[in-house]
Amino acid sequence: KHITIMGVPMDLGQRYKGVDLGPQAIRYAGVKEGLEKLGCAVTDLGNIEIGRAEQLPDDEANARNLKSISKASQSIAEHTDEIVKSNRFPLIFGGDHSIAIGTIAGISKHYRNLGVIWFDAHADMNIPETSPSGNVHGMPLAASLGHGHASLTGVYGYIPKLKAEHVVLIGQRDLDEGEKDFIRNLGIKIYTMAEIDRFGMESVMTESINYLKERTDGIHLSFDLDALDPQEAPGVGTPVYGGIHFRESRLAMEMLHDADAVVSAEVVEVNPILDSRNQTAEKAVRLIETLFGKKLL
Ligand code: DIR
Ligand code: MN
Ligand code: MN
Ligand code: MN
Repeated sequence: KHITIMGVPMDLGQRYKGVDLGPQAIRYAGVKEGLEKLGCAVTDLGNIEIGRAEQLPDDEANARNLKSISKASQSIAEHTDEIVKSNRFPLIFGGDHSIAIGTIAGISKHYRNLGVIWFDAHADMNIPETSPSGNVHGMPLAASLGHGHASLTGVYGYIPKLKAEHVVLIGQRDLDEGEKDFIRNLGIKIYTMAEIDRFGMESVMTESINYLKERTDGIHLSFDLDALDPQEAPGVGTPVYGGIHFRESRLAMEMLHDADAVVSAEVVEVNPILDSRNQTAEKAVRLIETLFGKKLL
């Protein structure tokens, strides 16, 4: 497999310093070496440039750093688009989850029906009107579906990037009221922690994979490390207890590998400043290796 790594040191979508160091933390955990050991050909583009936060009157939009993020998203989309055009697998390291606005914009134009599987403690389906925080990292999935501020939905010149019936959410345990309404109204497929506990990760993944394979022509994996339980992945800005165990997430990645349908992936919200001994990035790398075929035996 030919993989192109791109780091996106974005921290404008949330309030904690350090998530811009996520790409380096993941590199230090040995991702390139691990993938090469599996026989992958890996090119690392390094980090792309993310502009500084600009003082703009975007507060009234309840979306902090809106204009800076919108500008960065355009550039993220262009770079991601280039990777897809070069026929390589885009493997993108955040940065906070607001980068998904740009990555999905760059990828989805290459697919008639791009599917997305979104691992996260949250749904990231707020719009400025429903967001309790004003943080854009809580909005990228809504924006990709065409909902929210025009500076986010309109990135890369087309709306929407995704259809609601082509999205599967996994691992949620902290949903805002507006997000719950939105998920119900759009009929989004979601497996919260309650479903994972009741039915187990294996049946959740079997259903998710079958669902997406039936209706999409490629799956983008968007993996927020706060999907994992904070006891196992403490290096994230918005930890929520009661999360996915590393073992369950590794099983999920094994099943995605075996399904052979993932066409691009991003790993986001790793914050080494909030971590201990880089264990969150280490686990992210173990999961990436599994996604690309590493087996225990
Ligand atoms: C919350 C938290 N729903 C918000 N979202 C986070 O600010 O919109 N997403 N942390 O990763
Ligand atoms: Mn560049
Ligand atoms: Mn997220
Ligand atoms: Mn999250």
